[in-house]
Amino acid sequence: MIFANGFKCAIIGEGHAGKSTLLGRFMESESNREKNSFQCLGFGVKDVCFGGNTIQLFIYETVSDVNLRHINRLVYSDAAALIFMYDITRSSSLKDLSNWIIETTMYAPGVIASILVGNKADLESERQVLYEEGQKFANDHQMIFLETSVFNEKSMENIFKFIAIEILGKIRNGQEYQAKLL
Ligand SMILES: Nc1nc2c(ncn2[C@@H]2O[C@H](COP(=O)(O)OP(=O)(O)O)[C@@H](O)[C@H]2O)c(=O)[nH]1
Ligand SMILES: [Mg+2]
Repeated sequence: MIFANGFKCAIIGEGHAGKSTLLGRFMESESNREKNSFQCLGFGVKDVCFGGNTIQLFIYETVSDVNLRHINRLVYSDAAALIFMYDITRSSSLKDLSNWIIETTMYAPGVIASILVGNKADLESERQVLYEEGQKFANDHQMIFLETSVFNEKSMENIFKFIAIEILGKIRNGQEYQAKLL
């Protein structure tokens, strides 16, 4: 089944967490070549296919600078999915997400899937945030949790697969969503 209307998805997190790298790598990943896709700076569209279903994701990177908060509100005010990304080698990047959660709870009322991503898992020797700390943060905020390295194609693609599965599950249970694209 193809869900052609598209779901808006925002990547949120401190500067240098890996947001641009995630977006760029996902758009260029192997599985993308045969799929409909489009990419420009900070934005990409890609079909995600799983179990005979296809859903289209419109993926936006948010701006890390808090002074540009109004731009981010344009991006996530009608988002269906939020990817909260931190860097496992910087504890400040997980703490920083608490502010984003407050902000998006107020300004993104239509969210149906949220995922917490602990990125740079390949830098184990520099780790500052334990896996268990990430897991607890995700549980406390009712999010899916994954640790990834965006340089590892499979773990990177899992982020979008989990989001697609979560969105589809909610839609099948009667959740409504309509993206207003910028
Ligand atoms: N080792 C490692 N470096 C990463 C990873 N993801 C991103 N980076 C690096 O972290 C830096 C910041 O990434 P960027 O995508 O620009 O972060 P943004 O500010 O959140 O968009 C860049 O030098 C990336 O190459 C990762 O999973 N592992
Ligand atoms: Mg960036």
